[in-house]
Amino acid sequence: MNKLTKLLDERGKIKKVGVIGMGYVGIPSAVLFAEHFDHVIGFQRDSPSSGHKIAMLNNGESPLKGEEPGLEELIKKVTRAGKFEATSDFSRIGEVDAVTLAIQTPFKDNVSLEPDFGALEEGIRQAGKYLKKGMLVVLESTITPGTTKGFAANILNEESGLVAGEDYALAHAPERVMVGRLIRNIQEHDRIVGGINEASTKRAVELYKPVLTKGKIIAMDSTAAEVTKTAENTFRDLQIAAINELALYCEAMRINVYDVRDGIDSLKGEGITRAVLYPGAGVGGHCLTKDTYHLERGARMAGELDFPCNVESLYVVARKINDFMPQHMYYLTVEALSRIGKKLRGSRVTILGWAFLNNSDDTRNTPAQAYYDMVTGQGAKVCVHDPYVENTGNIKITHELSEAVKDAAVVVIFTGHKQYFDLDAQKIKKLTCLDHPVIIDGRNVIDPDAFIKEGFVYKGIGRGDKNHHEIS
Ligand code: SAJ
Repeated sequence: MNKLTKLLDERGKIKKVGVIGMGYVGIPSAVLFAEHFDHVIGFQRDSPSSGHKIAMLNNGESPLKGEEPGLEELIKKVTRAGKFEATSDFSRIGEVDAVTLAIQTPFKDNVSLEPDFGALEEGIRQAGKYLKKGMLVVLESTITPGTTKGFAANILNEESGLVAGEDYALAHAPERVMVGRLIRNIQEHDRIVGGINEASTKRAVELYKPVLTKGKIIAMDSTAAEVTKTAENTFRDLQIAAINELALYCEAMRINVYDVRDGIDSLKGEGITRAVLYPGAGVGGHCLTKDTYHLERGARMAGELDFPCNVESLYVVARKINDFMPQHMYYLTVEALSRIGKKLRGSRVTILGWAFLNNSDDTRNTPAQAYYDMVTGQGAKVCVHDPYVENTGNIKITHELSEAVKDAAVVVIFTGHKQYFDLDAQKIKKLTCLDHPVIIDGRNVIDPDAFIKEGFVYKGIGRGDKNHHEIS
């Protein structure tokens, strides 16, 4: 029997669990662990921006924004039962049998594409400082493949004087949560669990199995788990880029991409798959915009990559196509304005939708920002409307649609919020006080003919069949 297995057997079953990082991943996973294990401690830095979460959680309240079905009740239940507590005293990590780290790994900037592991490193150091023999450490954050076995193990060993995989178990179990269904996702999605060795994987499975309802455990090596998480988002980004590129082709060939999409999608049958997604004004969010670069770094850092020379990564090209879409929206705007003898300078542009996702208030990495910067850079006066989003950064956001489109030369739809499917062409035209206002549909939400009939200059992503219409 190897050393780690012996130490784990001596420690016995997992009874106490620690979760570092009381965010939208750490909180639901902590309270779900509290339902199945004797006691859970949620660790949170007492920082100006997040320290308040500790008191809220200990009062049985959720510090997370937005609707999260079942979360607040569960926090109340386990707190009242004395099975969950939050603290900023990291020395108590020494009390638990297993500790997970759910800490964000943003990119420093969108140029260098270097991830900022600062917060994660601090969490790993804290875990290492109080690490004891026979404990389990699990990284849940999305990380560059190779991080668990390399960067994380090295820091934990350095801080604890112990050896990963021999004195303590170490694994990666990537989160697959989505805002609005945090509890359900953790219980129902299959859970990838990857240890740095067999004994670590086995121990990590013991931690996650009780929490799953519909989901199954999928056990593998820690690096395979890191690649799975980053690749599942890379593949979605790739699928979106494929249909975005097809949309650009269809515009050039003056056909309707949605006819082609329906055609392709009609190919069904045994073993036939065509994941044809939807073209749009761009790809935003926290996952698809960064996970490709984690995967790329991991593969390139491995050092043994055999890849065709002078050929760029397919995945990075996909990122560039998706990031081109806001620029294409800009080109459509300039072209449409030129048809009515106008330029962006001095024109009023109304952006409908700032959130990156339909019917949500999540604005992280919204593609509308790139468009906003381009048109304001050309001297346009921009008004932003979004029913779900409050003012964010230096962007003032109105919830009044009529006010937003008043005197607009251009109305551009960036998010497929349900309110925009009912835009009334006559009403909007009147509010613009122009004979031929411009409307650019980035999410295929309006009927082109209804607006063209009213005198609009219409442009739509992928709508090569309509983008050169006669102005009525
Ligand atoms: N988008 C398109 N066309 C599409 C689908 C999406 O342009 O056909 C755009 C959206 O407008 C948005 C961006 O892509 O700007 C991302 O959309 P998303 O639906 O992928 O939403 P995310 O970024 O929240 O992705 C999450 C991920 N979940 C986790 O990381 C746990 C992703 O793995 C899921 O596949 C995705 O939700 C999902 O399917 O809902």
